[in-house]
Amino acid sequence: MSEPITVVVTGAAGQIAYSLLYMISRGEVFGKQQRINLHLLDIPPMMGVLEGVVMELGDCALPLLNKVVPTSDPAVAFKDAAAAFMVGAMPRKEGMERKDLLSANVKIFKVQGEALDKFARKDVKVLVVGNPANTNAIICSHYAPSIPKENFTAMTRLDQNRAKYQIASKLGLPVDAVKNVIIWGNHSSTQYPDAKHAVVTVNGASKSAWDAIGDAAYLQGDFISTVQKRGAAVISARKMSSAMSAAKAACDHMHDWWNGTPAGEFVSMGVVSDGSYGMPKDIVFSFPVEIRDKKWSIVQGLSIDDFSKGKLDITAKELLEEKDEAMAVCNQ
Ligand code: NAX
Repeated sequence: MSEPITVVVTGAAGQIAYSLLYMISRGEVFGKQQRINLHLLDIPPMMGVLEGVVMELGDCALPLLNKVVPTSDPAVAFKDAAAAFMVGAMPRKEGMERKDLLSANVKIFKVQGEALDKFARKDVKVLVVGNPANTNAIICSHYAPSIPKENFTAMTRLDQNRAKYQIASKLGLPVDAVKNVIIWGNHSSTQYPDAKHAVVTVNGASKSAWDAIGDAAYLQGDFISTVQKRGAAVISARKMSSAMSAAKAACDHMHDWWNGTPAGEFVSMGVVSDGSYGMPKDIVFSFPVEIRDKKWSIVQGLSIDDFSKGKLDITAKELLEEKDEAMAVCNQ
C-alpha cells in the first residue's frame, strides 16, 4: 500500500457524489493499492446530510479509506489535494438552460480556484463536473495562477460514453468494442459528437464505425442530436439530472488521467485550448487527447471536413461567449 493521497469531492452531499464517493473509495480511479484521505466539501446547510454520507462511507468498511474529512471550509477541503472532483454547483432543473446557471455557478469556481491556489498541491489534477463545466474550469484555472493550466479539465466523458453506447447499440455490439468516438467543444447542446474517427471491433477485426454503420444521414443527424440532448432526456424521465452515469464518467476521466490511455486509443476531455484544429486559444474546449505519465496531449492530424468544421465553430463561439459572460460576472 502506498502513502495516502488527498482526494477532494465538492458537492459531496449531492446525488452525483453519492455514487462517486463509493467508486473512488473502492479503488476504481487511483488503484486498489492507493489509500485515500477523502475531503468532502459542501455548503453549511448540507453538513447534516453530509454527516449521513460519512456514516455510510464508514459502514461500507472500505479498506482504502484512510480518513474522511467533511467540511464547508474550502481551506480545509483543498489542503494538500492531489486530485479534486469539482461537482458542487446548482444542478440544472427541467426546462432550465445551462446559461441560466452560469452566473450563480462561476462565482463558486472563482472562490474554489483561489482556495486551490493557496492550499492544494501544485500538481493537483482538477476535474470540473459542475455546470457550465468548461467555463467553470477556465474560471477556476484563472483564479489559481500558481497551478499549471494543464491541470484544469472539464468533463465531457459522459457525452463520450453516451455516444459510445449509441454506436454500440446501433451495431448490436458490446460497448467495449467501440473506441475513439470524439466529443468536441462544450458540454452543452452545441457539443459535437463525432463518429468519423471511431473504430469498432467485430469478430476480432477493427474497422471504421462510420463504414460499419453505413448511414451518414443517421451519423450526421439523429446520432448527434440524441447525444446532445441525452441529459435533457434523462431529466425529463427521472425528474433529476444524470447522476450514476455522471459519477461513472468522472471516474473514467480521472482514471485515464492518472493511469494513461492505451496505445491507439484516445478519450475526450475539456482542456485549455492551444489553438489546435483552428479553435480559439484559452477556452476549455473538449478535444481528443492521449495521456502518458499523467500528462494529456491533444491528438493531432485528424481530418476535419466542412461539416465537422461548421460544428466546431458553433461550439467554440458558445464557449467564447460563456467565457466573456463569466469573466464579467467574476469582475463585478
Ligand atoms: P446536487 O444538487 O444533487 O448536488 C450538488 C451539491 O453541490 C449539493 O449538495 C450542493 O449543496 C453542493 N454545492 C452547492 N454549492 C456549493 C459550493 N459552493 N461548494 C460546495 N458544494 C456546493 O447536484 P448533482 O446532480 O450532484 O449535480 C452536480 C453538478 O453536476 C451540477 O452542476 C450538474 O449540472 C452537473 N452535471 C454535469 C455533468 C457533466 O457531464 N459535466 C453531467 C451531470 C450533471 O448534470
